[in-house]
Amino acid sequence: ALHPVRRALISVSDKTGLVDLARALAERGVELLSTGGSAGMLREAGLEVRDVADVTGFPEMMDGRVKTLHPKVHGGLLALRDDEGHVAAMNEHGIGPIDLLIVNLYPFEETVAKGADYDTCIENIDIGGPAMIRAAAKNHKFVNVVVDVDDYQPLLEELTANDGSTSYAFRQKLALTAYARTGAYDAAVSAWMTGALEEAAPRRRAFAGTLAQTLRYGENPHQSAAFYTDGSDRPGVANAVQLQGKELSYNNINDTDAAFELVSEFLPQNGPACAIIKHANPCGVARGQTLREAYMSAFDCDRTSAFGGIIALNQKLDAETATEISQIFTEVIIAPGADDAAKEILAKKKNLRLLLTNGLANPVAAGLAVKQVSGGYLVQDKDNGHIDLDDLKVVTKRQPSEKEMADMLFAWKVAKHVKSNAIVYVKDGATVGVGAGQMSRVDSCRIAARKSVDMAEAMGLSEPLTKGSVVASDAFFPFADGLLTAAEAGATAVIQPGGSMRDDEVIAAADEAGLAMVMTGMRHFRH
Ligand code: 93A
Repeated sequence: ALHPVRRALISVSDKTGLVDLARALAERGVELLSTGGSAGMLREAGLEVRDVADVTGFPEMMDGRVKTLHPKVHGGLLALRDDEGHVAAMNEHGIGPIDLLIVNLYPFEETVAKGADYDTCIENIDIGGPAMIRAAAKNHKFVNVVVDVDDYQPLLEELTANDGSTSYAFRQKLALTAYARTGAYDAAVSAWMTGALEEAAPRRRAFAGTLAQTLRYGENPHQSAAFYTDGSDRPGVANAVQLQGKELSYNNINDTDAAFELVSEFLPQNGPACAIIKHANPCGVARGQTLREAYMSAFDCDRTSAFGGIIALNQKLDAETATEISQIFTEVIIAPGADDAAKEILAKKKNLRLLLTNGLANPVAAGLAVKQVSGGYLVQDKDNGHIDLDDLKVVTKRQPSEKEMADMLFAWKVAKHVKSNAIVYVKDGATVGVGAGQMSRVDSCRIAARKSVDMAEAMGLSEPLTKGSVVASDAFFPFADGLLTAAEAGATAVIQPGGSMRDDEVIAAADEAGLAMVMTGMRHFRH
């Protein structure tokens, strides 16, 4: 039902558009109540305003911690106008109805982003604002609540269209936005505090995001979608600067994230590295003497799949690499910077998106991984598991060579980023076969080996690149069959977690095939 707006309470930290809005309301005969700073600004603009302190009979106190927390405010927001008892209570206690609440909160997220100290962050937790927003939103049957500067204009249009009233549907929509805001606000406080206390227990923190982008569609065109950021300043797709190309799609964001998280496993001081992603799985990852070489070796793993892929680099993009990448169609490049010559070369590729980050992601940093299931969310620590040479246990008669060892550690890092069951063949610091997302491990071994045979044929090589490679498996081999497939493909060394009931059988098979095998004691499922 239409409900007239006669009295508004304004209390905003972000004062953008405030005077214009208040003036438009005053012109429509709306009485204005306001808190300290907001009231001061409106008075200065020549508008008539009543202080909330005057309404409550209490001054703002305790450095502003208590301004609006009073029954004269909350009663005015919460009273049901069509309930006799509520109306009687308003009359008895001299509570006037508040029909419109305009609030935006203390800038908590911005304060955190600026790197403020603990006490400053605490002081920027708004209490009175969210209390009023939640009260007004609850009573949206009668009350309008505006928490977003972008809703000022639609509010005025609604009032104009309805002769100073608003519709129920309009107020419902405002309430929806309001609860999204208070939910995200408290989640931001929770996220900050888990960080500040270095306590990342999934059961003790809330999560929510701030709308960053309404996406054209989701994974498929019939699905609507949006991108929410969590307010952290981690380098990655959420905080990257896009230099060119059209807006990222849902799938682009997902794949770009996978690419960047993977390439971030390779520290720039250990040399250039490149990861090419298709459908959230790597189709080529490599190191090189130069960035161009890293890209070319990654490309050679699976040239067919690399078409239309997403490329992540662990170093500043240079002109040589940009030229090489320009040879085929690529959706997105993400890198910690690009030099001017590289930017110029890519500028000619109108459809290519170039994203620049402020450094690499920290693969061992704590974080949350959230997944939706029907009726709920699964929340776990991000997989930041890491192994060093010292963690590896050689279980075969043959010791791996130094080169095999280096390739195995490389393959292991890649396998962590491949959907299970993951099998990754690596030779000379480059993947030469990736088997992803199969329901049986032996199938992943076969698919990766077969791709390598196909690539060899396409490149006119006499034998597949898996010949003389090493292989990583994200989880243990339940039987010897997968391992034997890898040996047949020419792998000479294996890295895997171990822990199968049949480890003895698998080790015996490795010994018989003359393989070297190491166990990590850690697995990297990724589903
Ligand atoms: O410190 S508070 O949590 N205590 C309150 O009672 C209260 N009421 C409104 N902060 C409170 N506010 C916030 O003050 C609003 O959410 C808004 O962000 C800000 C506006 O203050 P001013 O009008 O003085 O600039």
